[in-house]
Amino acid sequence: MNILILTDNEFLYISFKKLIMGCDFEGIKFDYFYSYNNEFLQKKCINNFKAINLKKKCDVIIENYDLVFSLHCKQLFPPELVKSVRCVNVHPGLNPHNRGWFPQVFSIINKLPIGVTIHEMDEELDHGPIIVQKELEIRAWETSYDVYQRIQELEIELIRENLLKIINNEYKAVQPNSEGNVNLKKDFNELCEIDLDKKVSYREAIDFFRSMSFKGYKNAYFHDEEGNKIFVEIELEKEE
Ligand code: 0FX
Repeated sequence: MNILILTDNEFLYISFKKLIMGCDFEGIKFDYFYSYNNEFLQKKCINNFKAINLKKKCDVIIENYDLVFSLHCKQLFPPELVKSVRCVNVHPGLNPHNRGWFPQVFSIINKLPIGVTIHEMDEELDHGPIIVQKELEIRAWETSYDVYQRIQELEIELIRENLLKIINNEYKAVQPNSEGNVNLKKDFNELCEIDLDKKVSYREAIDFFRSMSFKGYKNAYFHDEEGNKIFVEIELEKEE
């Protein structure tokens, strides 16, 4: 059996490989690829972890693999691929709520549930039948970064618990009970521009700023009178 792992996320790549090492997967070959336009992973030059363009290599994948895993693969899966091979997506959100881009950012703001979903892929974004999912509570002192760290841990936990069942096709996937809602990258980008004249409560303001606070990224901003772009983030601390 040949399994293709597609990931643009270094933490998930390393954690998945560690998890595989501790288990007996006799007769199963895992191949690892990242997206052709992922410059960060390209620069890392990791052995046996190569770039792939899904559109261009779709036929090769269909011919050579029995199962495809997306662990945050940033490319859209071509319809022929999801129709021909079982493709399973590990998604950092609780489908069907806030499908698409950066689910925890939107959940902090719109209060829709957040968690992790492992599901079979169809032609729509984060949409197919759900194999397993688990909800996470967002705590009042957490930023987007904090919630995301716990999401990633939960992703690995759910993969560990369900990988064999998924490989052996020994599960019953269930269609989500509604279409839910979808957020795109452009929705996130629009959110980043602060409307300085908008009237909101402190609760809404704190939620907005914590949804925009993620170590290593500059998200929310406004322009001052001289046209300078000013970035804003928030720090929260729970009293011990
Ligand atoms: O890999 P990923 O965590 O997930 C994204 C989508 O959210 C997900 O729905 C899709 N299945 C997957 C393929 O791609 O994205 P990331 O590593 O680019 O970002 C991780 C977190 O970092 C994100 O949840 C919020 C934060 N972030 C990221 C960027 C690029 C920011 O706060 N600002 C940013 O500009």
